[in-house]
Amino acid sequence: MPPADAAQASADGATAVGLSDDVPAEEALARATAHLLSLQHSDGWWKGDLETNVTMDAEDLLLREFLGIRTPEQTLATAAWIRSKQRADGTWATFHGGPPELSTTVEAYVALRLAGDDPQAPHMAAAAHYVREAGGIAATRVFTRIWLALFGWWPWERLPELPPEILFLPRWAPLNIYAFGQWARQTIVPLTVVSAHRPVHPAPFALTELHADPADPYPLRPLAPAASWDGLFQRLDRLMHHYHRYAVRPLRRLALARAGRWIVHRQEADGCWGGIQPPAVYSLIALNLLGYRLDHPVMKAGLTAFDGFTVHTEDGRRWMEACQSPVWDTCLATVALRDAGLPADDPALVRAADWMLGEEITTPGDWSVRRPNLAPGGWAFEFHNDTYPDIDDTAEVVLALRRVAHPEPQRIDAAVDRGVEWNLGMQSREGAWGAFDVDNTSPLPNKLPFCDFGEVIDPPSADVTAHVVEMLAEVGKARDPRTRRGVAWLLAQQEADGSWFGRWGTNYIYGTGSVLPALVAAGVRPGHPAVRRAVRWLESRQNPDGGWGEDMRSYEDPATWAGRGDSTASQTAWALMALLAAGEGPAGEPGGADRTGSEAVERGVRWLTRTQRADGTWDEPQFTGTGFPWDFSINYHLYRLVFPVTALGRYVTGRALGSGGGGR
Ligand code: R03
Repeated sequence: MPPADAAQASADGATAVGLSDDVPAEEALARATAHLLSLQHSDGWWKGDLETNVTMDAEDLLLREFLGIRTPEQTLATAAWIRSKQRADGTWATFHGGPPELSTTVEAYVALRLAGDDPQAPHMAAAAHYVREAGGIAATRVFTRIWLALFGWWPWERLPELPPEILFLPRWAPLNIYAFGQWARQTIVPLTVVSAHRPVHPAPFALTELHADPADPYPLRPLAPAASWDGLFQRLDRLMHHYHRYAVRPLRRLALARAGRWIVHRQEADGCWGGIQPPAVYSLIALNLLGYRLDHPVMKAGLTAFDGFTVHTEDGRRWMEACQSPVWDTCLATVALRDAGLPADDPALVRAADWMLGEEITTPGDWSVRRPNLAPGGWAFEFHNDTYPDIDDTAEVVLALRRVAHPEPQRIDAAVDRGVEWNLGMQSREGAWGAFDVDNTSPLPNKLPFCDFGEVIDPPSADVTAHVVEMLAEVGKARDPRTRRGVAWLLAQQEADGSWFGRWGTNYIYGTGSVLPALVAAGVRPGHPAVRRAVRWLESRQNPDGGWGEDMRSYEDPATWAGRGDSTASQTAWALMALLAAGEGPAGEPGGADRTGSEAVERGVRWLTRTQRADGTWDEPQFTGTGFPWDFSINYHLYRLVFPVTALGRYVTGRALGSGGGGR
C-alpha cells in the first residue's frame, strides 16, 4: 500500500490507513482479475447480464398473448420474476430503490392478471390502488397505452396518430424517419403499421379497476395553446386522426408495403431488430398484421431471437434483457485486463481480439444515409446489429485492439485504421459525436405527442465524444484538427461545478470519468484549470466512506443529487480513473514521479479493497447505466467488476491512462 498522505488521512479520522483487515490493492486487483478472466466465454467474449425493469417481462407475456403463443411455463416463471420485483407498497420502479413508476406498475399488474393473479389479492389490490391514485391508465405513457389498445383496454382513437405515409417523406423533410434516433426510427416504422391496423385482440378480462375516474375512463388530454409547439403538434395530431379515416387507400397500401419491406430488410442475422427489445416486439406484431404467419421464416427467426434474450434464474424465475452487451463488455474487459498488467500477448486477450475482429461491420447501414461516401468499419454493441454500428463501441474496440499483441498484427492494424476513419467520418458538425448517427439533432421529433418516453434523437454527448477523443489521441491524432475540435467542444460542455453530464452512464461521475482521461490523453495538462475544477468537484463528492456514488435522481434533480448517492464499485472506479488521469494518485510509484499523493485516491482505493467480495467481484444492486436519462436505467452486471479492475490496475501500475499500443 503506497504510504502517501497516511498521516493526514489518519489525522482527519475519516478513514484510518493500514487497518489490519485492509487488503493491499495488489491483492484485490489479482483477485478481481482472476474473477474477470473466469467469466470469459471460450469464444473470446464477455457478456454481463443487462438488467432493466419489468416492462420487458410484462411485454413479453403480452406479445405472446397477442400472437397466441403464450405458454403456462413461461407465464409462471415470468410472473414469479415480476412478483419478486414488487415492493412492499405494491408498486414497481425502473431502477433499484427508485420511486414508484406508473406505466411500469400498470404493465406489471396486467401481466400478473394474465398469469391468473386474483385482483383481490393484497399485492394486486395495493398495485391497483397506487395506479388509480397516480391517475390511472389514462396517465400512462403512449407505449403502455398501445399495449393496452392491442387488447381493447384503451381506444386506438385516443392514441397519437402515427401514419405509415411518413415513410414517403424525403430525407431533407422535417420528421422524416432519419430525423429520429436509430432506436426511435426502428420502433416507429413498425408502430405505423400497427396503428394503421388498430388491431384488437379479445381481452381475457376487464381492467376497470385501473381507471382513476370510472365515469370518464378514456379522457382526452387538454390542448395546449395553439401558439405553442405542443399545441401546434397536438392540433396536427387531430388532423391526422381525420386523415386516418379518409386515408387514400392506394397510398396507404403502398406505405404499408414499403414499411413491411423496410422492416424485413433490417432483420439481423439472429432474427432481432436493432439489437433492442422495442423494435423486435413491434416488428413481430407489424409483420403479423401484414400477413406474415408465425411459421414464416422471418417470424420464426424473430421469435427465436427472444430465447437468446431470456435469462433463467436458478430458482425457476425468468426475465428478459432489453439488449445484450457482448461487444461493449469485451472491449472494456480487454482494456481492464491490460491495465491490470496482463501481458499483451496473453491467450485470453488474443482470443478476445480475434472475436472482436470478427465482429467488425463491413457493410453500410442507416448511418450511410447521412454519410453515403464513408466506408464501413465500425462495431455495434450487440452480437448482431450490422445496420447500426455505434461510435462509442467503435472507439472502445479500437482502444482495446491496440492493446493486444496479436500473432497477425496487420489484421489489427487494418481494423483499427478502418475504425478510426469511420469514427472520424461520423463527427457531427459541432465537432462532437453522437452514438449512432451524424447531426441527429432536429428538435422536431421531440414535439410529437407520440414521443413522451425517453430520447428520440441522438445528439452528441460528452461521454461518447470523450471516448472518441481518447481513442484518436492514442492512435497519434491528438494534433489532428478534428480531435482538437472535439477537445474544444468538451471544454465548452463542462458544467459550472466542474463536472460533465453522463448521457449513457450515471451521471456526472460517468461523464467526468470519461472526459478527464480523454482530455489528458489529448494533451490537456493536468494543471489546466478545467481539469483542476473537475478534480475539485470529484473530491467534493467523495462519500465519507471513501467511495463515490450517484443516484438516478441526479437526472431529475441535479441540484440535490449530482454526484451524490450510495457508494458503488463502478462509480468509485470512474472517479478514480478521472483522478488518476488528472495526475492525482500514489506518490513515488513507477511512472508517477510527477504526481502529488492524493488522499482522495487512497480513500477511494481502500473503499474498493474493503468492499470486495471474497470471490473477487463486488455487489452492485444500484443501477449505474443509462438507456435514457431518468426514463430508462440499466444495471450492467459487468460494470461492478470491469471498471474496478481498470481503476485498481492503473493505480497499482502507476499508469494514469492505461497507455495503449499493446506489446508492439
Ligand atoms: C454504453 C454505451 C453504448 N451505447 C449503447 C447502449 C444501448 C443501451 C440499450 C438500449 O435499449 C433500449 C431500450 C429501450 N426501451 N424503449 C426504447 C428503447 C431503446 C433502447 C425506446 C424509447 C423510445 C422510442 C423507441 C424506443 Br421512440 C425500453 C451507445
